Amino acid sequence: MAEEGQQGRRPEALTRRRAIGWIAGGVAAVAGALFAWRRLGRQPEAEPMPQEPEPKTGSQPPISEQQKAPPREGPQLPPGTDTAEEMDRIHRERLEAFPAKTSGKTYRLPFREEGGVKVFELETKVVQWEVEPGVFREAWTYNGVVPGPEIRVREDDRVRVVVRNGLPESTTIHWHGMRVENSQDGVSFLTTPVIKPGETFTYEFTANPAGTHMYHSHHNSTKQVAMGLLGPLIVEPKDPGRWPRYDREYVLVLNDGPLGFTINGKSFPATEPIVARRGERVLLRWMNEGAMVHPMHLHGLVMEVVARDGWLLPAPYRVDTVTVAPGERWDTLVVADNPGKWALHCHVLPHAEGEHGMFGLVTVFIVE
Ligand SMILES: [Cu+2]
Repeated sequence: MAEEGQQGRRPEALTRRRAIGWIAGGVAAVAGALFAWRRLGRQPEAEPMPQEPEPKTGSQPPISEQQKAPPREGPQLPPGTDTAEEMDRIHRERLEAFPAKTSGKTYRLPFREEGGVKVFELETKVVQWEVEPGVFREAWTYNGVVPGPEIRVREDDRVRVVVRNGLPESTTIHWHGMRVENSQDGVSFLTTPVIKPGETFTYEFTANPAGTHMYHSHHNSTKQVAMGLLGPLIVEPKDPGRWPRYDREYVLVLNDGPLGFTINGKSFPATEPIVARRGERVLLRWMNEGAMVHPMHLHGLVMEVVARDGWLLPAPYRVDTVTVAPGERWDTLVVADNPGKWALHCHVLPHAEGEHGMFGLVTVFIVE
């Protein structure tokens, strides 16, 4: 992770309405198609369309017949681009852009020590966040980045988090997976006062249990978490000997909402590749902050599921698809034993690929 975040910029020409209807869960396929269609429909500059339709061959039904055909799933190509050549070109260009550069990247949050307590600072703020090149959406963030900066501590550390609210509405933070004192649990009005706009609140807890956890808003959460008020909270074990050994690790926060289908706040081709040298052991820390289930499928390699919600499994097991439901965390260990570029993507296909190629919950696991 980079050491500092950047606030997203928003060119005037790219200002666009937020996608609507995203809360209509249960219709994932339609939502996915809508997202991709609306997004792609608004950036013709990124994907130039042909000037003239190709002459139709005799085997193709006339336009009037095509229009009677039932609509297909996924993002649709505009009329006149339905040649195999054209479709292949669009797919290839999208793939070749990976990993595409965008402004704004999350980072690990620095802390200071005060009398044996690790003190972190977070500020909620609204920014324009670049989800993929040229596509900016309004995000509600911790410190200007999506996901919020990673908080990483050690088991049994005393942790203090000072939160300033720069949003136009109240908020709270819930420490998802932590066994905190009840008053620090961050559920608005059940346990903890809300932090009103412009106000500051300080949470304090002892980091326990170890494992892959999260933090997020627990006030107007359908909107606030979907807009970006979420982040990873990693508690390293006091006794690492009990935990699987690994050479590299990646945190993968999944989300689906007004920012689209994202891994760590970015949509393919702007997602970050996972890179390993042959033989290395790579820990993937999966987290789902969205409202949909995402079965994440890895080609060519095997994932060993070693922990769920931070708890080590008594009997780890092997999969090529790990299903991450909202709120869940799964730790999977991959031995990079097969060189190549392996697709790693959600297998709810409308979250990953349409007629314009791959988008959303897709990255590539590169074994060098
Ligand atoms: Cu999915």
